[in-house]
Amino acid sequence: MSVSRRNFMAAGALIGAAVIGNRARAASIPEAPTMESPAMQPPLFPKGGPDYQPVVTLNGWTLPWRQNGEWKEFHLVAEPVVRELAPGMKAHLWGYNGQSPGPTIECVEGDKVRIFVTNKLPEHTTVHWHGILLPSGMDGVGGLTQPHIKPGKTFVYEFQMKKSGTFMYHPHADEMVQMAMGMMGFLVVHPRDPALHRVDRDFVFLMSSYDVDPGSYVPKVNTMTEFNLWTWNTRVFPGIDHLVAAKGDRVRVRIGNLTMTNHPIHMHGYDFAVTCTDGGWVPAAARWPEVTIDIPVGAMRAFEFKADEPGDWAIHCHKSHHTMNAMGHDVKNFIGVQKRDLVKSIRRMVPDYMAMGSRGMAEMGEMEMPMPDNTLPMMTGFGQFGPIEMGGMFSVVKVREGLAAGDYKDPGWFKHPAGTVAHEVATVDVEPKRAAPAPKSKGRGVALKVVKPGAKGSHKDHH
Ligand SMILES: [Cu+2]
Repeated sequence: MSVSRRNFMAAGALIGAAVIGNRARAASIPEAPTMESPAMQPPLFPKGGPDYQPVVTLNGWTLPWRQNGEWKEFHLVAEPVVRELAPGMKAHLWGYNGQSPGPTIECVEGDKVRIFVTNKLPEHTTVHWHGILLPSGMDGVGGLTQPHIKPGKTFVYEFQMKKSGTFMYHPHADEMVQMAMGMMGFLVVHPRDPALHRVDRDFVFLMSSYDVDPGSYVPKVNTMTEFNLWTWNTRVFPGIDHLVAAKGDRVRVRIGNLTMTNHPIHMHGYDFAVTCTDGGWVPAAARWPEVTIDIPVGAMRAFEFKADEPGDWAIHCHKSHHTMNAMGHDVKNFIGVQKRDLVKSIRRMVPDYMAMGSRGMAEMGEMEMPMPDNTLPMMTGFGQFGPIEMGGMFSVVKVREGLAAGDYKDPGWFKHPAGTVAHEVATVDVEPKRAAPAPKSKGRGVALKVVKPGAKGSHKDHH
């Protein structure tokens, strides 16, 4: 793991409800590792303690910790970061330890955790541990349960993980701005019994949205609903890691939603069971099958399936404007409109003018359009059969035979067995054969007869 180390200098007295208790402890704050690469980092296996299958964070990493007596110690640094959303576009965001989202925190049910939070932002912040059962004063709500963490200060949170499950962390201070800037991270608590809820691959990502004008770098922070970039772990298709699994694996996907709208996440090729929410594990008898799971704002869902069908299976948000990147939202629907005459007259003034969309917008998937710097195409990405015409919240579950455990490398496109791909057939007739139209009614059956009001016989039943 290419983690660079940064020495943290603890300085000055620290105050507040959840602050470091004494100077001796302040002097021994653990290092805060930092990560700048958006590449998926290998899972972090436990060193000692109960065994567990660590999660894999799409385009992310797990925060290393140190054991200090009976405490597991972590160090988060809230700070400005630069995040590549996909090759060709970077955003200037706020995050933790070099990235947005911040690193995934993993621990075990029953663990005592001590999480240091250093604020390197230009304004105050806090960290709320979403879904964790803890003392009220550790809940991270600025003003309500603790004083805010001022710029340059470090606070410490201490609590015991009462239960395993799927959780997240995010600020509870100037929330609209700080979440619109990308501040959030995943938090996974593994069961103390290694056999419980065991899977072979466990993927995690958080959904976040941004409003970045084409050609600019900083999100607009006062946007309430009209976001134009829909991300998984602050990445958009085609920049989102694939979810790679070996045939026969039991696979879990954990998703949290910190955007301002719900996302119906749809996975092709399988049905799956919802096994965990941020409230806890769903008892086996209460699980129900799905192929789309709607994830409300501020909620988390985990689903599981047995990867027994090899292939390249799309996984995406089913709101179609969430599988597009910026620029698309003001485009009018021109399907069926003949613009040839219009184009002729516009070209007298604007020689390069291109009319688009008369036959749908698929042409945008393969077209190289002039765009401002630092802007992604609205629909993009190529598969083995052509343009995929997606953006935003879209990735591929790649199930392959014979992958080694822990091999998350992209295996390339699926080699379909002969005769299993939809294909063109030779035809003689250009017009598809259609069913013959129904014979005209002779006033029987369900046919309707229009009778003028007041006309003779209008009150009689029609036989
Ligand atoms: Cu969506």
